[in-house]
Formats: sequence, C-alpha cells, structure tokens
Amino acid sequence: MAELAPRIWQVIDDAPVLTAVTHKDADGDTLGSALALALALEPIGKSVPVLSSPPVPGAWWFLPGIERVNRSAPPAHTPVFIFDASDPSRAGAYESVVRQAPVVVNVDHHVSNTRFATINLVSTEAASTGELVYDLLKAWKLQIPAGAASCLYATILSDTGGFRHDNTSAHALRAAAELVQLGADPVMIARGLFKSRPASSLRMQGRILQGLHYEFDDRLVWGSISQAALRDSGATTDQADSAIDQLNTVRGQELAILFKEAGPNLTKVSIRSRDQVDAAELAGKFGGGGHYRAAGIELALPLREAEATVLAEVRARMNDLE
Ligand SMILES: [Mn+2]
Repeated sequence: MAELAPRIWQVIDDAPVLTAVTHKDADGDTLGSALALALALEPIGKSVPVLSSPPVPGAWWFLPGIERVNRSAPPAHTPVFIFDASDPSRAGAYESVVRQAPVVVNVDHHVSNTRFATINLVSTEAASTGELVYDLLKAWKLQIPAGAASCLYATILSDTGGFRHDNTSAHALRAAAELVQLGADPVMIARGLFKSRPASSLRMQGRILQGLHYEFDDRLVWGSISQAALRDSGATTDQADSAIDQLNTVRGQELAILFKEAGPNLTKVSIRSRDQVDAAELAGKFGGGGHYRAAGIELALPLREAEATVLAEVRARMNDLE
C-alpha cells in the first residue's frame, strides 16, 4: 500500500477523467468501491463515470451515488480502475473497456486474482475491496464525503456477512468505525443490505429450503432452484444469491451448495464451506473461483447435469474427510 498509493495517485493526478468498472453481477463490494472512488474524487474536479455490466442487481439501490451507474457511455482513452475482479473477463460487457485502456488499476482481495493490470493493488488480507479503497483515500489524505463513507462501510458489512465471516479483522472493524465517524450511516446500510428483500425472495427461499438434500450426517447440505420455481415465486436469479447463507447455518456442517438455473444451458453454483474443504479450490476445478469459505462457479450445463457434475466431485471429497 505504502509503495502503490503514490503510483496510483500519479495515474489520477495525470487524468481529468477516470473510468471505474465493477465486476458483472455486481455486488456491494465492487459497486461500493467504484462509487466511493467517484464520490471522493469528484470534489477535487475529477470526472469518474461508473460502469457495471447490465443488468445491475436492483438490491443495491440504497448505495449513495447508485443513480450514476452506466449513466454515460464508456469514455475512450482514460485510465480504468477495476474493483473486486480477479481477471478482465469479470467486467462482462465492459471487458473490452478494460482490455483497451492505456492504464489499468486493479484493486482486489481475491486469492484468484491474476494480476492482469498495469498496477495491481491486490491484498487477500483485506476483508473487502472497499477496505483497500479506504486505505488508498487515507494514504492520499483525501477528504472522504459521507456518501463515499457509506459506500465503503457497505463493502465491509456486505463482504464480512455483517461481521460474521472469518475476514472480520481488527483492521476491517476499525475501518468501519472510522467510516461511521466520517458520516457513514450504519442503520441505512443495514436496512438496505438485510431488511429490504422483496417478499418474493422469501417465498423463493421457502421453495429452496423445502427441497434441500442432507448428506454425510448433515455435513453436506445442498439444494437448487429452477427457473420455473423462480417464476412461481416471482423472484429473479440474483435474488437467489442470498439463499446460500440460509443453507450454511446447520450445526456441524462442512459444505453448503446452491445450484441456480440461470438458463437452459447455464447453472450458477454458490459454495460455502467451514473448515475442511477449500471452496475456492473446489470451484477452481470447474473454472470458478473465490475464497476459502465462499466461492462460485458458472457452468455451461443444464441444472440437473451441473448438479451431477459438481456433486460427484463434492461427494468424493466428503468421503475423503472421513
Ligand atoms: Mn469483495
């Protein structure tokens, strides 16, 4: 950080316009990081368009500055900041914007980051990518406006699962406290993150919970949601994302897996593990990635085939544990 912060500042200093890119299927971390950079740099005269591969999940409506996302076309020949993305393909529709940029700054905390950029600020110690953005803004001695503080607080609250995951470090908690001091609104953000689900998402969760499978003495819990079940409950695929956390609440559990049918030949898989299984490594077997205890896969397979493929590997590993 001490060495990279001045180099990254040089990029900003030299450019009147900077493009901030999130990863596709945007989450609170990637959006909060991009928006915080925009909100913190605007007061010093920078223009920072924020690009996020559509459709941007509606769940992030409460982030300050969210209305500016995708408001303008990608500007040409500007430095690009990309947040929380392990490789350029994660930019989705904006991959070419990243690939064609003269300078790319990659800010991320994923183990799987390929260090693809001109400058790579990658720290797996950080609870959220936004925590790194916070450290940058502090290193640059920039005034952090209340809106940016809320965005950064949201990255930490969301990536630590409300201060429950193993990335809940002293540094993350300290950053959160300092951000509240700077005007971040913890009640608004907690409400936005945890108390703003559409009723349809609760109905959909009911469908998932009813159809769960318990194997290996409840140490493996898995379930799936089909497009038909999604339609019946009135929910969308991105609303299914939070259901995985409900699957991961059984005492003595090692692995929770949720299969989401995203199309006739596309299945999204969410994995949560406890201690004995490396979720990132498991996901990596199928071209996915993530962290030790939380990872994801996108498989170009129909739902049932995706289940069979992943579960064969999973059961082999669960057998090895015994
Ligand atoms: Mn993240």
